[in-house]
Amino acid sequence: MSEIKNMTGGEAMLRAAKANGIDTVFGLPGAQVYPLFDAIYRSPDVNAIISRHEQGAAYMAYGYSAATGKPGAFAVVPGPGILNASAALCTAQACNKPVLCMTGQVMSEFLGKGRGHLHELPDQLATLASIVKHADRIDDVANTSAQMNEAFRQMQSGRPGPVSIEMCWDTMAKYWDVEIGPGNDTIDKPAVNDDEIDDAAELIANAKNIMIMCGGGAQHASAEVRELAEMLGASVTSFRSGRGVVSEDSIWGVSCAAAHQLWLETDLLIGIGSRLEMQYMRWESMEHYIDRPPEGGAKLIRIDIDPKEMQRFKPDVAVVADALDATRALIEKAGRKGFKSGDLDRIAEAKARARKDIQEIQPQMSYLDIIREVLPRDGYFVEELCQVGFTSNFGFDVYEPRTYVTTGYQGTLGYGFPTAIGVKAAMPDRAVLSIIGDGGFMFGMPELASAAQHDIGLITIIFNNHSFGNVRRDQQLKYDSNLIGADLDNPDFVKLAESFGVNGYRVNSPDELKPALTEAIDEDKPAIIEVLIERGSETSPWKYIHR
Ligand SMILES: Cc1ncc(C[n+]2csc(CCOP(=O)(O)OP(=O)(O)O)c2C)c(N)n1
Repeated sequence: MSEIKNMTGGEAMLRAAKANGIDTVFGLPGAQVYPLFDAIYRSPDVNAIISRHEQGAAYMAYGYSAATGKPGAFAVVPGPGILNASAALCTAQACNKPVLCMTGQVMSEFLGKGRGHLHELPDQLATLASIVKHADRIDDVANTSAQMNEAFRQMQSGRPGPVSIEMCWDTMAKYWDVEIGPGNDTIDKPAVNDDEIDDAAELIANAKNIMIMCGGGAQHASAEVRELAEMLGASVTSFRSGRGVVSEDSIWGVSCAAAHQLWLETDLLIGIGSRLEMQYMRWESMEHYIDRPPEGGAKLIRIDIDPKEMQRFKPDVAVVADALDATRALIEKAGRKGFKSGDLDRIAEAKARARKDIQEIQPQMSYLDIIREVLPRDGYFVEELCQVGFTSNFGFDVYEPRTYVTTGYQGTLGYGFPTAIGVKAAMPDRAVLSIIGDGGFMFGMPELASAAQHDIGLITIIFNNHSFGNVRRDQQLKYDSNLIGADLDNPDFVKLAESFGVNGYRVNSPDELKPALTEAIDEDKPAIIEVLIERGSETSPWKYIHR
């Protein structure tokens, strides 16, 4: 039974979030959101993790969501606080992650007046609405349950995504008689359409070499996708967000480097919860095939919960449904097709050949091989926009769903370290690794203080090549070596770590990384491992991403 209570708007917002399962709020307090933070203070069942910059809080919530599949929540001041958090919101939107942003507003009487009230944006709600799935303001606190439940419905229904809820300063501070009811219990998804499954089954029956491409939308359908692959003799691949749906140490799971070797012979591609960026924007050129695959190429079945996807990129057969439901229906309809034993040999050969080929990407592959050896199977690997991160897209085998955390198409440099803090906060019993370049690390470096203060034991490996290495290589190759903004003078990362009370290691080779990483994982404390890399010495990983 819910009860009538006298509470502030901020407390109402928190209670409604709690009714929807929120147990952790990442955030940074300020005047308009004091009542919300006061409610958090008075809620022993809510874990408050305070960041040193709003981008950090939002990335942590993103990491929490990426690691668990559940909504992650953060609270920041409006205006500049929201804009500081906005790159993380774009990333959550790109990667379809349910992230709840709770924020304030100017005093209600000043809304839209343009008087320059503290933290005022011309139209914060419209600004947020343009980057998140659903943005709303609670003006009448009596409606808090309904509006918050709608936000949770939006976050998790159909294509998931981030939402924002704001409340004016005075509304949040005032006491109201308000009833907070139970949380949202509705997650909408389209029902599987039998005709679409029949059409897909027909294409499958006529196909010889089938490839399944998983995106982030398939992360909850791991067992089903694996069963379908086993029945059809299909390889299962992914680029970033779909990594780990089918383990890459099974015969069916193949890296994108191995998948490319199978691609020319593929006559049917089944995309599951994926935009198919790899096949049609990376392998077939970034410049063509905007809305249709090339003529004469593989036939295409797309399974996607978002009907708009089928207009953006048209398949031969569109199955608009949840990945798990549709894959299960396909197993029942098309699973009897079977396959030739030679199909498995073909996949195994491609995997072996790709594994050998990619060893030319050095020193990145040597480091990744050590990391894979030391990191437990269920440990999290948070990639970044750096030479080792790009290489990991094809060179680091992933074994379990959700354990490869990525920024997707946003390519948000610097997201990785604060995101990994959120991953570890959500999954304290698992090993969590952030691998990052020296350039990217400095974006979120202040959050080292948050990791230390909250004793969040993630391990960060900084690959220090004293440059924005990717930019440097591009300028060398495409702009006559006119280096601008490419070379970086860095702090001493080991001393930096120690100054935050965090363990620091410095290593010079993959062999030296192994004992340092093993020790850091055993210790389960925040740690920085700096890997020294000679500037400009890495092999470009791009030939295995753009074909
Ligand atoms: C928000 C954002 N700003 C800029 C970029 C462009 N960018 C991509 S990679 C890169 C350099 C990364 O340098 P570092 O993190 O040191 O990794 P390295 O390439 O040296 O391994 C830059 C500036 C980006 N992707 N995202």
